[in-house]
Amino acid sequence: MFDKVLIANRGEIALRIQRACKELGISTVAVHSTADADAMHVRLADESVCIGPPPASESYLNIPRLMAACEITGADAVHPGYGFLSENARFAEILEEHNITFIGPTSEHIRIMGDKIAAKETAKKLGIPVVPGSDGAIRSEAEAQKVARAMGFPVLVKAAAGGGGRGMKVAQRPEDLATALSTARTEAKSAFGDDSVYIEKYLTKPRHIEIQVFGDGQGNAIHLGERDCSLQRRHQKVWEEAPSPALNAEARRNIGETVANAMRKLKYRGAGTVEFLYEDGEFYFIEMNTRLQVEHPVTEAITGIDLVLEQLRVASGAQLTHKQSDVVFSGHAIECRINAENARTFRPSPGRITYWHPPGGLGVRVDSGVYQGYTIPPYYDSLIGKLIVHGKNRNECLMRLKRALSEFVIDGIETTIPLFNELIRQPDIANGLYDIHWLEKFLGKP
Ligand code: MV4
Repeated sequence: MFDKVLIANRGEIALRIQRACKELGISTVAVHSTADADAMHVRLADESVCIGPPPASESYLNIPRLMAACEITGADAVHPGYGFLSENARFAEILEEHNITFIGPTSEHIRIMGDKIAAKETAKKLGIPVVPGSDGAIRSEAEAQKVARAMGFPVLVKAAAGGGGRGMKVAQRPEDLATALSTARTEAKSAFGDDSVYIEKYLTKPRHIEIQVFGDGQGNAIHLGERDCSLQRRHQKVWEEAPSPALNAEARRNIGETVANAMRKLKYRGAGTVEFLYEDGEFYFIEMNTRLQVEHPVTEAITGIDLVLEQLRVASGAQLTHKQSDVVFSGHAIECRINAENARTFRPSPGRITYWHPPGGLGVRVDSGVYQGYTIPPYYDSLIGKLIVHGKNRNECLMRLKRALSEFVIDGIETTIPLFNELIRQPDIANGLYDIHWLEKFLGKP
């Protein structure tokens, strides 16, 4: 096992990783920008290094400064968390070259999955069902028309370098395709510096269901079930739950086994998430995330498996702790993302937290990176914490969630808590009847 891990992140996820390190007797190094000198992740770490000014490009995203922090502290591994450099293949490669362990998959696997065309091709080869579409990049409008006519409209033009919904354009009819292609290309070029695009059949009312996988890089891999992340706004998830209200045990086992088998063939190492759209009883692969995700605690709640601890074990060369047959799903879990934002407009609300009282009790977990008296800086994303509730079934989980939300008091800033108080009172939410468009439709209503 490692002696010292440098955590190349901030906020709640930096604390989450420190906790797993502490349990394994690993000492922790926090890095921080000047804006984060008072942050909780710095206070709780064994050591800390200031790596630059507030802009992420000069601190949390700055590879030379992170390498210097590794050198100074003698860290033997780096955990990237999520966001920032977590899916940067070059960072993983540089660490590999310096014999510092990147706690995650190989740089090669990160690179493949970062290219959406290559990812889809790889998934298809490994036996994962994919959305019908073009074979790779589109070279001309004529080719696009041919592909689109063959599968039928509407179609979706997507950027190869995209992800997170940027550079996507729907074409409802053949007449829309030329415009969709050129606007998607222009957006892709300016956002990613790569104008490659591909085409898919547009699914009009899917759910977003993702499968958590775990591999040891030695050909062993398991799945830890799914999370339903359909409730999102502008590609930002708001509420995630497991199991999905839309799946039964057989569907879960089928897609889980398919994905776990694919990861065995790939010799995937570490935690990963395979994202699907789910519509009319069918799964369609869209992307793979090669990192730990924000919503990993819902999987931890229903499996009892500490995902970060397993990441550390596998990164240090150990085999998986659990066989697939050891994985038992128990009850239901829901995560609400607590953001420092207005609950209706989602306008960021940085500032001083004058009062902080998190909920507690059976089945309630709060992962946060803040404290009473802390001032949230305006430079980073607005996630300040996550409320994760577990119950023996979805009903009990919803009851506990309602109770936990009523206990949560945060003063001094605006948060998304009022939104969750509204959501749990909606019949569609109570019944689990929502798709990827539900929340934006709900928010659009007066
Ligand atoms: C799609 C789709 C419909 N059909 N692909 C959005 C982000 C990226 N991860 C993939 N996305 C979508 N791909 C096909 N063929 C609809 C979306 C989509 C979406 C997906 C998941 C969660 C929320 C979403 C919101 C709008 C669109």
